[in-house]
Amino acid sequence: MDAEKNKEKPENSKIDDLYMNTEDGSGEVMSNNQGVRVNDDHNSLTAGERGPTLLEDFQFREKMTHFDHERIPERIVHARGEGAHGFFESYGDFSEITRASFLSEKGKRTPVFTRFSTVAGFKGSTDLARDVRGFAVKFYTDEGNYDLVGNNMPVFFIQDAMKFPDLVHAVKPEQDNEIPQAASAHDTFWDFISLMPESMHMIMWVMSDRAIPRSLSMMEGFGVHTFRFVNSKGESHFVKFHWKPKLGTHSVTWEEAQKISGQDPDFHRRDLWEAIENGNFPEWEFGVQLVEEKDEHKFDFDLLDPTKIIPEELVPVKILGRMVLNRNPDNFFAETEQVAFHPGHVVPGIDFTNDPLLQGRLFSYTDTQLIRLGGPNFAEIPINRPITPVHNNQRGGYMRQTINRGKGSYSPNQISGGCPFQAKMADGGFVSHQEKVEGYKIRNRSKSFMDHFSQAKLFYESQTEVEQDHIVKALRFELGKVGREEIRERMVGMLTYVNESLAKKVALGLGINPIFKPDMPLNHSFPADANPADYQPTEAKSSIEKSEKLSLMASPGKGIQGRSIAILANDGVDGGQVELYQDALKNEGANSKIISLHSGWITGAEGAKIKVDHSLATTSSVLFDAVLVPDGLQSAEALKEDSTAIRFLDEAYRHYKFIAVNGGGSDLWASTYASKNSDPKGVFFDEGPGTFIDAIAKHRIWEREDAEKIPV
Ligand code: HDD
Repeated sequence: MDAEKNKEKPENSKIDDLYMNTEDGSGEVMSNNQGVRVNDDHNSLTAGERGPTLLEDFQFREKMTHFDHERIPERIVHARGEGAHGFFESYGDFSEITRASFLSEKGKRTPVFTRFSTVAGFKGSTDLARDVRGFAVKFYTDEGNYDLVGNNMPVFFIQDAMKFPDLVHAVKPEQDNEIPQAASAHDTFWDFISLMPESMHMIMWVMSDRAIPRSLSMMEGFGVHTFRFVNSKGESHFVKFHWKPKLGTHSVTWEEAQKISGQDPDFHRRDLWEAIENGNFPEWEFGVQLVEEKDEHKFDFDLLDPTKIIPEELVPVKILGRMVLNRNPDNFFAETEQVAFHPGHVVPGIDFTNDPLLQGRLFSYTDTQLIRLGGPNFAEIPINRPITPVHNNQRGGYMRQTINRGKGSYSPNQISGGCPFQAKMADGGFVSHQEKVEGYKIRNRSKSFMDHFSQAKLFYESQTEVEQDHIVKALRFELGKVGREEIRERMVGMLTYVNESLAKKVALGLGINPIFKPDMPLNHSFPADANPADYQPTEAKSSIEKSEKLSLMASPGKGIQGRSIAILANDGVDGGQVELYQDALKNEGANSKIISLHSGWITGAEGAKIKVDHSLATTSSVLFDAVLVPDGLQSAEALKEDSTAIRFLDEAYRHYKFIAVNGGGSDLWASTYASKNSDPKGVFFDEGPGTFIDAIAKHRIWEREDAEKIPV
């Protein structure tokens, strides 16, 4: 029902466009690909009842051949992903800074398709891997497609695209045995990183809780590079792109992440899908940091260096619009798998800078689509085609769909009346921003790219104590998996340049001499003829000591939309109370699920039947944000006989989740290990839904000192 409701969303010209290619077999007769009706789709044509299949059986051959060819190569990176349709809405007319038409008018809506992804894992891997998340948005604007192909972290591992294949080879499962899956590789990844100091800022982000988001709708997005906005007068601003989630930024703990990977590898995908089906549409605000051309060199870092952020304290984010995702795809392969993003798909008003990582990306994305989607006509695939008309002289190629009429396929021509015409700038023609470029043809890196530690330090030192502790634990975990001692030592050495206390804590966990601090060189990435000393990092200091916005906790968002609450119940539970909580939670956009000893139905104290969503055997506390044990002594007594119910509560407590216990439900609570604490923080007894809801909005109760003492 809800799914149907979603399809009635306000006009979306891209969805109308997709409907031209949509097929629905319900109520229809089966036919083969030639349109011939199929009489028997089950039995092949054989010579005699027990004889061999005949080559003549075109029904069998067609069915089998199509099946044999139904896979395409998965993306070399970002293979695992999920997408959704929606719209972008401009908050105003921003033509002063950009001539991009999707930002030209208050309330103007532009259809979008957004795909989120993990980077390292294969297509069938788990959502909760510690990893960067891709955040790619295709805007189907009225001036053609614009792709903002970003990540949920604002910096990158390397400064130059030339090293991307090395980075990816190092991070993907190791060459000989393809271990490990859905994680960054152990020895190879850290071997590479420990020789690559420019990655240290990104490493801080990846080792932070940003790499294990609670939900895709609770993470920020970033364009990473500095781009340009250009207005109709040809004036340019440097710009950094941001997506700010309405639900705030929240993560799970690493222990939960590992357990979720087993319990529900589709955790994020399911969460996104269900939020949209339930009408709780994920939403982000879109903002930019703008820097005037004249200020290009006023920072203590290079704006072209993709391992640097512009701290929001230096340049605040100006909010320009919002994106709402309100419709799930009809077909995963046709839409989410075949969608082809490219940072080079820009519209008038948006342009590039000379960031060497961006420049390399501008080559790589078309190249990869050619192998992945099988040829140069991938832009004709419905999910990729623009909603604006396409007229040019490109012809042929595998799977060409367009039937171009007329004799001419060249320009200039007279035979076709000179058509198709070029567009003047005033008529929407794309004109590249004019930038003066001068210099020798060299392979070198600017000295302004040599500060590798100041922002890594800024990031670490801007985190709350809890977040710093998580970074330490993440590094201990990841480096603890590295077999070669010299790599671990090199990494600890590198960390000493970020923050000595961090390095010491990690060293302690790894059993390494904590005062180990290497002398230069740290950097091993320079030309064969160069003097290594010329390529070593400078020990620069950031102009600010802390940037509050770098902590996840600085953006809690409002309310509890999208949260999942477990209600532990069995026969004899107070049905009225369950309903009261369920209604209150639903009103706030949260989901609640009844979890019981068995599937099916339970009977409340008043005799009413209550539908069970999950039996304890099929779910786990790690899949929920908070737990309610409603009133009902009989229910609690039955539940406490099952150790999984007790563990459910203890584990939720260990993971800093809020718990509400009412009336007779305290009998179950009393059986937990956590109840040994007579004043447990974040556990509410008989306080009603209001307090519980306000607490869940805080996400976790990090002040609970004894949480990790719970032995589950
Ligand atoms: Fe990339 C996919 C984001 C650097 C080459 N990239 C890909 C996707 C995202 C990003 C979100 C998945 C798009 C989708 O959902 O289909 N990539 C980034 C960001 C980067 C970055 C934010 C740094 C700022 N990427 C980067 C470099 C190169 C590539 C330096 C190569 C020079 N990326 C690719 C690719 C992929 C890709 C190999 C794989 C599948 C695809 O393009 O369509 O071409």
